[in-house]
Amino acid sequence: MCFLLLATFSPSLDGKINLWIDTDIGGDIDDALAISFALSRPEFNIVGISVVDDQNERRLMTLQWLLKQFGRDDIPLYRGWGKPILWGGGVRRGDASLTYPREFSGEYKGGVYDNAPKGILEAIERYDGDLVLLTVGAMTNAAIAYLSAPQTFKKLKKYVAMAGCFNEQKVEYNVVRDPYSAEVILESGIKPVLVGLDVTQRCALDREKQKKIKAKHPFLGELIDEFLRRAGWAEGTPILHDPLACAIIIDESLVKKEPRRLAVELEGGYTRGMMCGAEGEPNAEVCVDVDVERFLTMFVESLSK
Ligand SMILES: [Ca+2]
Repeated sequence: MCFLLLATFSPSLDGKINLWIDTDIGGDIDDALAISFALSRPEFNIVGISVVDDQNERRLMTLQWLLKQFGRDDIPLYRGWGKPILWGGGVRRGDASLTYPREFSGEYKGGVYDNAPKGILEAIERYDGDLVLLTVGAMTNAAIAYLSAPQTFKKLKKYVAMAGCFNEQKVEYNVVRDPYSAEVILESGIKPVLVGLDVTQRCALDREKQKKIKAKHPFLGELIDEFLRRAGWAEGTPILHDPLACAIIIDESLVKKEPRRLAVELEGGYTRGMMCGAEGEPNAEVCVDVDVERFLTMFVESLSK
């Protein structure tokens, strides 16, 4: 892969965090909430957003719609890989259902590009490694980026993923959706920070907090209501899996982390896609505790003030 034309170095804007978000927006509402949260935070310079998993085009349209609502249709978007890097093993086949699809037509100023892994690698070069990658879906685009240019990928300042479950024997969606990619990332040496179900499931957006966000952003309120209705949780509370992963990029003290050596189970009949403890040097940092109240306050204030 050649990056000669893109080698111009772009320094951080006013000390901001250069952020790339890779998302499977459209299923669970937490992707839309994580992106909304990121857009609302002055700490971030969002340099690109890519989609992953099947139904790329519908996810892209939903993303375009959301960014347009925030007046941020300047952010470049990328199509990603719609399938796991390898079928078989623990891969869950079939289309994931979208619960809040949006149509989008018309001009999108930031442009929509092909090849998310290439886009991620170009951004790493452009920012000379001063880039944080956040994946809140299957790790397919990240794994392909790593496999395409390992040395470039390893220049990333940080890689944070919503993925896994570590203190219970549970298979987590983003890993089981493409376990081979998760294994590639664990073996890459990049040492991702993994924000798993152990901490994210404790972060629920109750009705009172939803109301505050809806008052400021009615379109987001409609999205939340539609998701809850279609998911059959009319009185339910969205769980802020992906927003927590985004928030710790700003404030790591929201969580307690531990270094662990992990491997992805690729064979087991009941455990395929599970991240398991393994022998050897740590290859990831795992979040084991979270200050729920402080995170929820940060999240709600960011989207309601
Ligand atoms: Ca997600």
